[in-house]
Amino acid sequence: PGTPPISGPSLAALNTLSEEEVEFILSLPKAELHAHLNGCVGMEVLLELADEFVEGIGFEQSSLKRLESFSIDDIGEFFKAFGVIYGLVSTREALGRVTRGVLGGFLGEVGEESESESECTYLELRTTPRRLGRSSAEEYLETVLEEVERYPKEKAGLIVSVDRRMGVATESESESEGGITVEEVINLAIELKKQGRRVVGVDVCGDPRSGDMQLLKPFMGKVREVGLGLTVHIAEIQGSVSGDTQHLLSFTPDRIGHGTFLSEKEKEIVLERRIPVEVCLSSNIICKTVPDLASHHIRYYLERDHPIVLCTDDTLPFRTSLTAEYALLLAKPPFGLGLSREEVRRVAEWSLEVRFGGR
Ligand code: 6MZ
Repeated sequence: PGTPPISGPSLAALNTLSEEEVEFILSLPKAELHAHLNGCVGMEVLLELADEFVEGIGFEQSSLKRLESFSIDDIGEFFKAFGVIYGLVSTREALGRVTRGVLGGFLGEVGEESESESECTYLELRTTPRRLGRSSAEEYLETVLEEVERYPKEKAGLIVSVDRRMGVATESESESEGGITVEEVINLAIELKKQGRRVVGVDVCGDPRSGDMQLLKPFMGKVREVGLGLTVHIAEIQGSVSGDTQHLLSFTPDRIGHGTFLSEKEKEIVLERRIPVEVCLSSNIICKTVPDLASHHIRYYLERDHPIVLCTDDTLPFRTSLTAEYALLLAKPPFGLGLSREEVRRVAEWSLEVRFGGR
């Protein structure tokens, strides 16, 4: 957000719209509910951070620049790409700075947010706590929350992400991602919520080829008890780990992310329970989990008047913005889906209806 996307399907769609149509998109009250903090960092901030590194451990700009133009043939490459960002966002100061930039990009600067110019009227930003040097996972979340809470609660909330690669028990520290366990992350989210901090939900994300979701089940009840929303990345790739989708659905999530490869039976459950689907069009097209816009599963849900939320996922690698994602709805085929203004307005309304916080 904030900077124009370099290239990609959504920019192509945006370029076909008249100024008046772009104004229409900007004027719609809407929420961004599926945006990963470290995937939405602006390139300028990353270049600044790279410049600040002491010589010798400096980053090659080329490895950074690749983030904006890479094409993904294997979804694993996508997750590896975050290593460059994590290498740069490696202090609390840097984390605070990038969080401020991402919030500002979506919402406008604190106190200067203009409804008609900002990307969205409400943002649920998500992030996975990491240890930064000697800082703990708790300090990570504190740093992000300090920035989120500079905005009123009607504008911004935080979803705490659990990475599928994390271990589940404290004893398995060595096996877990960065030594942080699922239990630790969920307990932190709950504790912060109880303290009245701006945590609105929990997410399960990360490389869909890893982890055993069955092991997460015992932790999910606690999430609901304290009134946190639950969203899960689900069926993001074909042939997910056996039983994965059923396990995730058994958590009775309040929203689901992607849902690209749900079976007919699983889709029926989603429809029956009216579980809102977070749809990330550019992300799916660039990750090649969906061949093109015309065959995207968004159509299935739109035809059934089932709530979907249009989201960016990761603005940096997917070269997009929320406005550009909405352009994919409004633009005429083949650039977009050619929805009517009323249909686009309905999608924007859903996004506000299904938010976890903000009220
Ligand atoms: C699954 C994704 C994702 O948490 O460090 N992430 N997980 N599917 C996706 N769509 C293709 N996009 C991003 O933000 C970056 C992290 O979010 C998850 C990955 O685990 C990634 O490392 P945070 O702020």
